[in-house]
Amino acid sequence: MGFCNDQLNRIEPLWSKMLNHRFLLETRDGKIPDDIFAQWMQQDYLFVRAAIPFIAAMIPKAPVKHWEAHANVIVMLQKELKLFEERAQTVGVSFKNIRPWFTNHAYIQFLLATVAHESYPVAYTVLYTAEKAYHDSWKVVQKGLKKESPWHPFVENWAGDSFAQYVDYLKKELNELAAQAGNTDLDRMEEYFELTARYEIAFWEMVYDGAKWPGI
Ligand code: MP5
Repeated sequence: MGFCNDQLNRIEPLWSKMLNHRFLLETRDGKIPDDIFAQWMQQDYLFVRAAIPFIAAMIPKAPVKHWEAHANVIVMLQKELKLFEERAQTVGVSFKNIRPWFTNHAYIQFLLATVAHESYPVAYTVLYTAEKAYHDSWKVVQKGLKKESPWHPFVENWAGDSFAQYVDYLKKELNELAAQAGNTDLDRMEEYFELTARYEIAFWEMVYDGAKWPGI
């Protein structure tokens, strides 16, 4: 079965909670309020921007055979940022003076702390889980969102074939890392797999949450 399938089975209730989040269902059904979608765009733009130093920091820890893939991901993320900018301009959403909200800030710090302080297989677990989460999530949206929707380019980005191939590649490599990992690393990988899924749910939830930063 491999590590990835084992983990996806183990945390299935969480994964299914994520895939049934109202953000995805409302976007799929064309019912998402524009201001809610705009909030997701602004926050995810900041998240993707932070993913670039996360990937870059993986390179010194990575085996040489992973360097090219990580370098390609950085290029992919730059293109993604341009997609966000282009969509935002088309629909009149501003990225000026935006800051990460509490949950986004925590998720970004989690990425950066993981790559700084944990082993490569643990950081790779977070990378795979976050990418797989977005692929599966946008596959849900793909099931109903009309091609003419201004949000459809996001579906094409994360639910499309080239992203699917990338996620498959990550899965194969993560299964290999897990097969070679010791028990301490494996325990940590399981913990971080689940934590990442929890952050993904929290991220969708944050988009609806009026409390952008608790107590402020
Ligand atoms: C991704 C994302 C996918 N854009 N946002 C969140 C909250 N989780 C995962 O990552 P990428 O780097 O855009 O492929």
